[in-house]
Amino acid sequence: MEQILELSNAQFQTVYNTLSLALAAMAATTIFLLAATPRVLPRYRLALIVSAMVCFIAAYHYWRIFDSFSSSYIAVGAGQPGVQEVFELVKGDGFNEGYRYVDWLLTVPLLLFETIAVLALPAAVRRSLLWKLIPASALMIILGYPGEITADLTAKAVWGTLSTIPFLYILYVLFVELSRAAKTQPTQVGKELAGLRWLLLATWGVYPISYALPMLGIDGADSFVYRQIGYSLADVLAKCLYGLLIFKIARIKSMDDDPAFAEQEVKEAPSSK
Ligand code: RET
Repeated sequence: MEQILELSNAQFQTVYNTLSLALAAMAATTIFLLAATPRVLPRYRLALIVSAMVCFIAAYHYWRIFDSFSSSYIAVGAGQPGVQEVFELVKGDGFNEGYRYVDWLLTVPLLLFETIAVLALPAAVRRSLLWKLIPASALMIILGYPGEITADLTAKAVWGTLSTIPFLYILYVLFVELSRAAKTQPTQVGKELAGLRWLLLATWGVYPISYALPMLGIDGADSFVYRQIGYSLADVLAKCLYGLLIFKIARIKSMDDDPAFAEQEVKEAPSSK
């Protein structure tokens, strides 16, 4: 893995704070989603629980990533007149980028699962979609990993291209096949689902771009910092914001399925007191 030997103070602080922000967002969303399960019908709770699991797994990995990052660099030159403070890589294991891939290997299939679960589709349709999406997502992450940890740009391009094949297949299944299956959904859900898919496309697209920065001529410490920001912010949107949208869909569907539940939920709102 290409290790960055030196970061400026600003670069170190930027990565440090971004990782910290992601950790806080993941932990808070986990609590929110678990606490929100009674606000949807039991048939939609699995989707919320899986979404909370995704955020929990990510919170754990961000804690490990944060820990790995903050112990990999040491401040030198602080307080010495005329010397700029910088952060140098401590000799040893270095910063472990592998945690991200372990995280994605677990969370990406779960994210796809929660997307399908919230739609409460007929069992046969659900099974067929999951059989396509889950193996493809695992393949995408596994093929991307060797390219992430190499400093050789040709190898990076080859693995990146291989990983893009299952990535495009997932988009095809979500945009073409899922659209067909989702025709039976209430109109409001159809709209939310369209939003969900666009969020997915916009955030998932950030990962290959962040990965490809060294091939686009941005290298060294800058590439490292942009990649950490790209991956972290995309993770917050793809897991936390996505989870909140799943909650919204589950709630709309709950109200739509059961008027008595809708009535009770509305009565609880302070505005109707
Ligand atoms: C890699 C390697 C280069 C090619 C492609 C990639 C795609 C990664 C994606 C990751 C999504 C992660 C998510 C995590 C949130 O839980 C592996 C960077 C296409 C799409 C959604």
